[in-house]
Amino acid sequence: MSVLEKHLDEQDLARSLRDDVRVGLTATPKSLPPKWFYDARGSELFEEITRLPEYYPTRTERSILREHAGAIARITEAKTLVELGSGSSEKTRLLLDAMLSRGTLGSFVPLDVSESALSSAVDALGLAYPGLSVTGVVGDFIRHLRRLPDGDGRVVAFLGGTIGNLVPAERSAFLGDLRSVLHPGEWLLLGADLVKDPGTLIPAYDDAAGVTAEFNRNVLRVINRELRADFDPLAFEHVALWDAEREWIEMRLRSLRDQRVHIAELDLDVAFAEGEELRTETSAKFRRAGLAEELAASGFALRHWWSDPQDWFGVALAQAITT
Ligand code: SAH
Ligand code: AVI
Repeated sequence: MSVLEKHLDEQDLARSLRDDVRVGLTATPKSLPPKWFYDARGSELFEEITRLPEYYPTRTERSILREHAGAIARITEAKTLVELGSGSSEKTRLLLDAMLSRGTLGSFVPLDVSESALSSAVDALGLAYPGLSVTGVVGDFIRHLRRLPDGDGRVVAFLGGTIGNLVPAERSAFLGDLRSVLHPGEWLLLGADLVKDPGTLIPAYDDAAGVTAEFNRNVLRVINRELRADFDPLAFEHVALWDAEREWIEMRLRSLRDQRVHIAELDLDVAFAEGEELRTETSAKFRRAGLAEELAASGFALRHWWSDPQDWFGVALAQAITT
């Protein structure tokens, strides 16, 4: 059985997009939150990114899950698997298979802000797992954690390295909120991309085929459509840079000329100087010790850690503890 619950309607989404765009484009330097990449086209582009030769995180995390899904099922004895920022939930099938064959799992609750990605995933999972209750939640993992089903024996998966798309202050608030909705003993399964050679990192965010550049520019197309703006996406160049001090990749859009953009829904004109950059995403890369500390500071104990032979990607299994 599969159903879709909506905690974000069109009006709610439009209001928060308007607020984010007004705040982000009138700030210095200009920035936008990465969640606005993911309309139907953005979600498709992300799936295309996951298949690029340069983009190692998805296939590396998949290999780790393939090897350790049995142990994850055995250790957690999950009754309910919740997945935040679930997208296609494609790798999650490894967990569902292992948890179902262990005989403990009754329901799967994927949550995503992208209704199109979520509804295709929920339909496909309903067909593939007829005995499993699948409830898709259209929502924001920053604002809607309290709306997740209560219960015991829950495992919350946050895969793909999406935790890295939150800046440190957002990350600690998110982990604290997540901890407060879990009961002691429940689990967080967290995928985290690890610090590595910039020669590997940068091409993963600046691929030869230009798919990541299109994904990056997609946020301008979303604003054009939703807020009646007149961005010319091709007047912005895709930039991916490695910030060695903060250990994150930053994606930006660099204006190729002096230009003014009109955003009709906001009655706002925004000037870009030639060379001016708009920050669209940070993608933090982690070290095991640092992540264990961040988890501990929010009331999670790191119980298990799995990585690939090159140490490119880590999967942490952490348990909510009494603080
Ligand atoms: N977990 C999948 C998808 C990662 S892409 C994987 O590992 O491949 C990031 C996903 O998070 C997208 O599907 C996007 O729509 C979703 N997302 C981004 N910000 C979000 C937010 N604030 N709340 C809910 N979902 C969000
Ligand atoms: C979803 N998230 C973990 C991706 C990342 O690697 O930070 C989004 C992405 N941005 C560019 N390519 C992929």
